[in-house]
Amino acid sequence: MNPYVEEVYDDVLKRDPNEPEFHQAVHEVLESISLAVDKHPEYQETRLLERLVEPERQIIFRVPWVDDNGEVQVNRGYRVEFNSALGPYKGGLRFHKSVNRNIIKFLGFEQIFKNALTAQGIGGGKGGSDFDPHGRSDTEIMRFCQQFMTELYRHIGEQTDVPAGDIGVGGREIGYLFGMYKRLTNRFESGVLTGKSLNWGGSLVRTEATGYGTVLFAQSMLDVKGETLDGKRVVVSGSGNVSIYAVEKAQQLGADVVTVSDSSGWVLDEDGIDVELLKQIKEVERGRIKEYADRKKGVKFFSGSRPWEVPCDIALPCATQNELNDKDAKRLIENGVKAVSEGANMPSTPDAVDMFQEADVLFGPGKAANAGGVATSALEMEQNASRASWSFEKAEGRLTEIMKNIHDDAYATSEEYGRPGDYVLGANITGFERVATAMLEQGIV
Ligand code: NDP
Ligand code: 2IT
Repeated sequence: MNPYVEEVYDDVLKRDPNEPEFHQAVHEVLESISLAVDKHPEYQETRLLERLVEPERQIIFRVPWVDDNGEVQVNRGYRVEFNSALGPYKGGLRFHKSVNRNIIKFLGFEQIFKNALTAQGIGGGKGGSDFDPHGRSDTEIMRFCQQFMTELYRHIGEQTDVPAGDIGVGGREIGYLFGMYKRLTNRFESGVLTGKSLNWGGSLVRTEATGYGTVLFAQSMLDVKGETLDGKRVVVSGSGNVSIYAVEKAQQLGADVVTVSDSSGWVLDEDGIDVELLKQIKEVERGRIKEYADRKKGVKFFSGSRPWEVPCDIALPCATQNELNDKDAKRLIENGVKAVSEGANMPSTPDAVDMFQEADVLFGPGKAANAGGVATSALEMEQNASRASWSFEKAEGRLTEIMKNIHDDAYATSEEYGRPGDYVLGANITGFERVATAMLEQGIV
C-alpha cells in the first residue's frame, strides 16, 4: 500500500478503535485506491484522505416512545452526514437491533462511492436506529417513526440531506416519517425523502430497483464472458425488499432461483421460488420465511444457517453485512459458482472476496451492484423537482442505463489499472476519483 494511505488507515484505527465494520469498509476502499493515490501528490498535500474518512457531521439522538402496553421505550437515533462533495447527503435509514455508530459509519462511507458511481450528483450519508421492528404493531411503528422524526427533521431537507429506506425501513415507515416531517415544517417537501408511496410523490420502480439492479449488474458481468442468465441456477439470501426483486428479475431473465432466507433460516425450492407467494408472506403478512415452506409442497426449510451450501451458478447475497465468509466462498467455488453480485452492503467478508477473485469468479461489489436503489431514489428526486411522474417503462429504462454505465465505468477503470475484471478496484477508484476531484475543487472544507 502507498505509505500515505497506510498512515491514514492507522490513524482511523487509533481514533475510533471499536468500529470493526467501519475499519473493514475503509480498508477495502483505501487498499484499492492506493494505485490512484500514487499518481496524485496533491491528495496528501490537502489531507484529502483524512477528510474523506471523517464524516462531515454525526448526529446521535435519544428516541423515547411509548409502546402498546403503555411502557416507555428509549432507543438511539443516528444520522451520519459523511460527504457532500457531489451533492446533498443521500442514503437510507436502517432500523435493526444491531445498529450502532460503527454500522452507520460503515454504511455511510460505502454510500459516498456508490452514489458517486451513479453519476447523479448525490453525496453520501446514512442513518437509523437500534429500534427492532420485529413483532411491533403498526401503531408502534408509527409512533416510533414520528418520535424519530421530531429530531431528524432539523438536519434534513431536499437540498441538504435526503434519507430513504434500508433494513427495517420500507414504504410504510417512509410514509410515517414524511407525515411527521410535513407537520413539523409545514412544508410538503417531496424531495426530502425517497421511497415514498406512488400516491404522493414516489417513483415507479423504486421498490424493485435495488434487486433488479443487482441482477442487471450480474448480467453485465456475464455478458463480458459471452454468457447470459438464461438457465442459470441462482441462490439468493434474505427475503426483504432487495431479495424479492432480485428473485423477480432473475426469473424474468430466465434463471432458476432456488433459495431465499431470513434471520431464522432458509428455504430450498427446487421448483423455483414462487415470487407471488413470497410477496404475500413477506410484504403483505410480514411473516417468517418458514411459512413459505409450510405453504408450498416440496419446499425444505433449514433453520439457523445460510443457503451458500446449495450448488449454484450465481450467488446473490441480499441480506446483511458479512453474511458470506471464507468457508462459504470455498463451498460456492467448489460447487462451481460463476458470478457473485452483492445486493446487500458488504455481505462478503474480505477473505471471501479474495477467494472469489483468485478463483476467477465474477465478483460485483455492493457499491456497484446494489447502486440501483439509490440511483432510482435520485430519479425520484428528479421527478419531484419537475413535478413529473414517469411510466414504469421510462423509470426502468433509466435504471437499466445507469446500471450498465456503472458496470462499464468500473470495468474500464479496472482495465486502465491493469486488472481487467477486478470490479472492486474498478468501482472504488471510479467513485473515489469523482469525489476527490470535487473535494479538491471545493477547497479545504
Ligand atoms: P429488508 O429489511 O427489506 O430485508 C432484510 C432481509 O435480510 C430480511 O430477510 C432479514 O431477515 C434479513 N436480515 C437482516 N439482518 C439479518 C441478519 N443479521 N442475519 C440474517 N438475516 C438478516 O432490507 P433490504 O432488503 O432493504 O436490505 C437488505 C440489504 O440490502 C442490506 O444490506 C441493505 O443495506 C442493502 N441495500 C438495500 C437497499 C434498498 O434500497 N432497500 C439499497 C442498497 C442496498 P429478518 O426479517 O429475519 O430480520
Ligand atoms: O444502501 C443503499 O443504497 C440504500 N439503502 C438506498 C439509499 C437511498 O437513498 O435510496
